[in-house]
Amino acid sequence: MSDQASSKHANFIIRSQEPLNGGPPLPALAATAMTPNDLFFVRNHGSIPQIDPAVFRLEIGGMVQRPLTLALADLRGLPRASVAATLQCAGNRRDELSAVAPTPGELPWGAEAISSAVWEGVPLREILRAAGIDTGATHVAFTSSDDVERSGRHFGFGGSLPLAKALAPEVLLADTMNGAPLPAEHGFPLRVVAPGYIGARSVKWLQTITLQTEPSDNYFQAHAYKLFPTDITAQNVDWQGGMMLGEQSLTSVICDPATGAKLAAGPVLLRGYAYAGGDRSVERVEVSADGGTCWQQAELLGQPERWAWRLWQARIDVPPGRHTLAVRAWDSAAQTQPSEICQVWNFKGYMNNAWHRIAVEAVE
Ligand SMILES: Nc1nc2c(c(=O)[nH]1)N[C@H]1C(S)=C(S)[C@@H](COP(=O)(O)O)O[C@H]1N2
Ligand SMILES: [Mo]
Repeated sequence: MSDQASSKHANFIIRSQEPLNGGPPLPALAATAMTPNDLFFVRNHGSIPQIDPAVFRLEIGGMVQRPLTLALADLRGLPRASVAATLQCAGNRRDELSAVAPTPGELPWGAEAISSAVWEGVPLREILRAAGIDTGATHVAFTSSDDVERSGRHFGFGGSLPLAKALAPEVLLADTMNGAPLPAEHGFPLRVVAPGYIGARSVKWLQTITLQTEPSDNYFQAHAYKLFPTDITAQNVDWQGGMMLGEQSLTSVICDPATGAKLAAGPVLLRGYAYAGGDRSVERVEVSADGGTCWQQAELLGQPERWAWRLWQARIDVPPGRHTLAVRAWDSAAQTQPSEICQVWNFKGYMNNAWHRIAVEAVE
């Protein structure tokens, strides 16, 4: 294991070393409502910058009345807030999409590119208010100090939020994660946490904030993290098209047992997560022992947290033989998930929220 991953748990599954990408085993994800920092998934497109907190400066500019340069000490003078929030990569569960048709050059995430933490820091809107927002500004763009390489070009990761979201109280510039200083691989000393949005908008190693009239033109907003229709492929894509991703969509996953498990026939305990995205909440989770013909309700665990997933469990009767177990959730907009992978397939492999299915064999 490299130094980069040394703060991670021995059970952390590394999907790529450089850049560092990985996540926890699924049963560990479903074990605690808030994911311990050493198990929290990591999604990096480039380097992990080593930033000296003493020389760190955050720049706020663009369409503002007073451009600001803030040291960490300046941020400590501002009001603070905390939020229990789930982050999920738009590429979570890509492996199921890649099994249908290739998603060229993309990481084959299982269902572990999601985790939850209590984040604390300064609400972004405090800083926007301090700078004074010019009329006409509609987007808040972020850049970071990491080093990403694409086709020989080097640049930092970036992205933006619509101004209305950036002004919402749940959007933080976080400097702590589950009560500890932000770990290096999660954005030390300062990151955006944009609950309800795809993980890519929660920019780590934050360097600049710019108010502007358009979304960020950074590669990871204008090119990657766009959702294309199922008939578009790497061969026929027009990158001007596609939908810029924003809010997360409703999803749910069986974390335990694992697909391929051999079980004793009879009652089986299923455990997993469900996440509604946006500002919606998970209202119901259902499981099926017959691939999705008949459903029964799962038990929602713990208390709902407005910006976090909901863990669930269900006891389901599994007779001897081979079965497909499935899960689906319902949210507060009375929506449920698409049933088939082919309905959501896209060549970049984003936003797979089809029913999660696992194959099990039960023996007497
Ligand atoms: N600077 C920077 N910020 C970033 C990224 C990155 O590569 N560089 N990855 C983004 C993506 S795609 C995701 S899903 C989340 C993951 O956050 P985590 O690594 O803390 O889990 O960080 C986002 N912020
Ligand atoms: Mo992501």
